[in-house]
Amino acid sequence: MNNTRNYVISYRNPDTDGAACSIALAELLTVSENQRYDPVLLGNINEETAFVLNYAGIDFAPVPFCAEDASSVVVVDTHHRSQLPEDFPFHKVRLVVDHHSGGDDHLFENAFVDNRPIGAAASIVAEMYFDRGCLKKNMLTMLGFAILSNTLNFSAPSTSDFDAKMFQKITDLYPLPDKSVAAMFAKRAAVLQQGLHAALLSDFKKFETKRADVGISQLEIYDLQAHIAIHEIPSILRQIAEEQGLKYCMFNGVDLKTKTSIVICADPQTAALAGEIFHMDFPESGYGHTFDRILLRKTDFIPALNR
Ligand SMILES: [Mn+2]
Repeated sequence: MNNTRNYVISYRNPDTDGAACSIALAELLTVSENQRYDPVLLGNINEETAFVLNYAGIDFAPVPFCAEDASSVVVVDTHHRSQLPEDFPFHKVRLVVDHHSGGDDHLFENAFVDNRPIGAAASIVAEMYFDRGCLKKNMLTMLGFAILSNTLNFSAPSTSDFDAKMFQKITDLYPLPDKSVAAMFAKRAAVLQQGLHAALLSDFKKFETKRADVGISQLEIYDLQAHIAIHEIPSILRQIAEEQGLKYCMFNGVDLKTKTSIVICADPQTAALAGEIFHMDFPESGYGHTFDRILLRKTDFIPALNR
């Protein structure tokens, strides 16, 4: 019990935005505050994130998280109890940087919570870099990729002018070639090589909402239906629901090619819940419903479940 370490942490199995924010914010606080901050990546990073770290030239040595040793903690890309470790030391958190609704603000009694309705937490971290005059190429390049990743190349519904402005400031200094952007998005399909069950768990989040506890798997794939056996999804969702002890489990499949989303439910009770979210009679069986726009958990599911 040393109480000597400072951590920057995100949720388990973070996406590129969560991982990039942990690494970049730990670096920025270390150089600008004369105290060492360690980035923590719980679980695994995905192939897209590995590509970005490699491209930006960032060598990442994982640091285990020890709540007892923590002097202070910074939380990025989440502020939801259900996405943080058990026995998480909420009182030690001094800063939260996020862009998700439905968080547990009240738990962070000693923290400044910077939570904005924008496309990427990386945009906020990029702004902190510019505000503090830190223009490290590897970190800003990684954050630029994270903004593209999380806004789905500026096509996600949560995308804001602020994301575009921060991305522009980064690429004015350090351009990102189109070829590399395409290579990053191509990595998303790699998750499917381990089978559909692993793919659905690769970006699966549990939400404690006012309406119910819900598990939602989300995949963003270019030409989704060509890569996924849609008809296999309901039974895999039922399996995941059982494994995770969840009553409601659904899938949001985003097709980056057609800019559509398909929502699939584990069972009739989940379909009824989806019907409430989207104000429609959701198909009880079969392969869900296709929406002619991109849906995201944070903009289209969670706010409705908390109403
Ligand atoms: Mn994010």
